[in-house]
Amino acid sequence: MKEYADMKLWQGRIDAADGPLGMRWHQIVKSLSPLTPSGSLALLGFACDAGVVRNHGRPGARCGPAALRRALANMPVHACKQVADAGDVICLPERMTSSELQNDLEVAQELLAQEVQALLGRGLFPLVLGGGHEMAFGSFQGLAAHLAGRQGAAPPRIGIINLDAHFDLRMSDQASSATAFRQIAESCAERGWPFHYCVLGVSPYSNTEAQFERARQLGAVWRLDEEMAWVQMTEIRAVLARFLSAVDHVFFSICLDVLPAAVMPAVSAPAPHGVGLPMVEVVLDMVTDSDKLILVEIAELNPAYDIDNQGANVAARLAARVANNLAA
Ligand SMILES: [Mn+2]
Repeated sequence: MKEYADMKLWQGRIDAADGPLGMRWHQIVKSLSPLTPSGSLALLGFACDAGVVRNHGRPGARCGPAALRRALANMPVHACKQVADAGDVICLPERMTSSELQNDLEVAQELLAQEVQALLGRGLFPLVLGGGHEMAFGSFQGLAAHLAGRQGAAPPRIGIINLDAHFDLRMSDQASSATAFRQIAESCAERGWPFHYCVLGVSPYSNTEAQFERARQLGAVWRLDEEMAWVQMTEIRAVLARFLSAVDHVFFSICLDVLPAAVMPAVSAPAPHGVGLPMVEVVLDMVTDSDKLILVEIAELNPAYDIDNQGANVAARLAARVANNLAA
């Protein structure tokens, strides 16, 4: 199901004495409406962790979008001034019978795809807040529907950049948070579109050889978590620049479990090594600086395992950075 924005989440400090320069996000975020100007950032929640549950992970990410908004509410306003909250796509597996649960995830993904397509069609910039990483398939399908609707002969060259400890290319009879990018690859193959996939931060200790083999077969580009250190900065920039140059539209997926567990405890699968927040921000800056970026998602925030809102604050910092970079 789809719910309108819950504006009660947007509360925080008001520094009235500082005037307009003292504004925080809760003072500028508006509920999405027909009056929302094109070019605005549109926040869309994916309140679902059914894919994480199917993947035998730790549930809780369905509460991620609300926790992320609460943390974002108090962020100071810098470059980004126009933000609309488009509400949440909701999947509530605990209310379903076991047989209905099988389909509910797919329904939520389809709904997410429709919402993303609608936002893109209005000239808005969707920033999708998750939610289990099964959201990636819904986000991509929305983007694909948007691009497929355009006139033009050549298949779109979509580059998917995934900051993630996991390839999420698993084979399985049922979809989960670990199968999203394999489903995207299959969707591209069905459409006759190329599949350009770049994963940064892959943990060799969290992905089987089967995952590496599938990544190889699909022509994916990746760097391991241990290959994302400052000393490798030149190579990291070169890999990203090469990848970006070969595509026309970029879908940027940030799986929060790419960060070290000490920085990001609020995920189903915290990373022992991970990619540090400063490096994640460098990658984020490079990707958001590209004028090819069309869609961003932040996945896997699980408030049930957060410590003192630290994970939510890190996720909000990344969301605000995306917003500021896009507006700058
Ligand atoms: Mn992951």
